Amino acid sequence: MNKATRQIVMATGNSGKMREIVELMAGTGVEIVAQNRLGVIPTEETGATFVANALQKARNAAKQTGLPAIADDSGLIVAALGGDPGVRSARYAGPQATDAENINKLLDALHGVASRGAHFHCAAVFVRDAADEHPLVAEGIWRGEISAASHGSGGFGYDPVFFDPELGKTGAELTRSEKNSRSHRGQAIRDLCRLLLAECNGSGAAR
Ligand code: ITT
Repeated sequence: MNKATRQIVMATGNSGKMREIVELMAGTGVEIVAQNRLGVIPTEETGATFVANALQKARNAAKQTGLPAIADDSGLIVAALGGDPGVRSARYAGPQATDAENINKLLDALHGVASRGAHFHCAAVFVRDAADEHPLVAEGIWRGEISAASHGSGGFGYDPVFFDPELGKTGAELTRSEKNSRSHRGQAIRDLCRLLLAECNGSGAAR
C-alpha cells in the first residue's frame, strides 16, 4: 500500500466479522468499506486452505472495485471431528446454514464425546490489486473447548459454544474488546496492520 491509499475494500458479507475488523483497524487512518456497499458480487470459496480462500475473496473484491482489498477466511477446527468443520465452518449444516443450525449440528456431532478441544483459525490477507503477486498474509489461532450448550449473546458464528478456559467464558460472553484481544481474528488483523505499516514506512516487502 502506498501512503496515498486511504480506502480499502473489505471482502466479506459477514457483518460480525466486518464489525470486528473495523474495530481492530480503528486508528490506522484507512477507511474500510464493506464490499456490498460497493456492489461487489461475492466469489465462491473453492480453496483447500484458509489462505487460499482469503486470497480468492480479496482478489475478487479488488478486481471489481479497483481498490486494495482485505479478506479474512476463518473457521473452527475440532480435533475429535478430524478437523471439521474447518474451511467449511460457515456452510457446515448446508449452503445457507444459519449460525444456530451450524451450532446444533456441531453439538449433535459431539454428543457424548469427552474430548472437546478446538481452535479457531484466521487467515487475513491484503492485496494491492487483483493481480498482486506479493500479498501480505497474517494468521492467528484461538484455542478453547466446545461447551455442551450455548452460553451468551455476543459475537457471532460458533461463539456461544466456544469456551475459553483461561477466561472461563464462551466467546459470546466476552466483551468486544476481550474477544478482540484473545481471538484468532484479533491476532491476524493486528499482524496484518503491522505489515501494512512497515510497508508504508518503506521497511516492508514492497513490490
Ligand atoms: P465471508 O466469506 O463473506 O467473509 P463467511 O461467514 O462465509 O463470510 P468464512 O467463509 O471465513 O466467512 O467462514 C467463517 C465461519 O467460521 C463463520 O461463518 C463462522 O461460522 C466461523 N467463525 C469464524 N470466526 C469466528 C468467530 O470469531 N466467532 C465465531 N465463529 C467464527
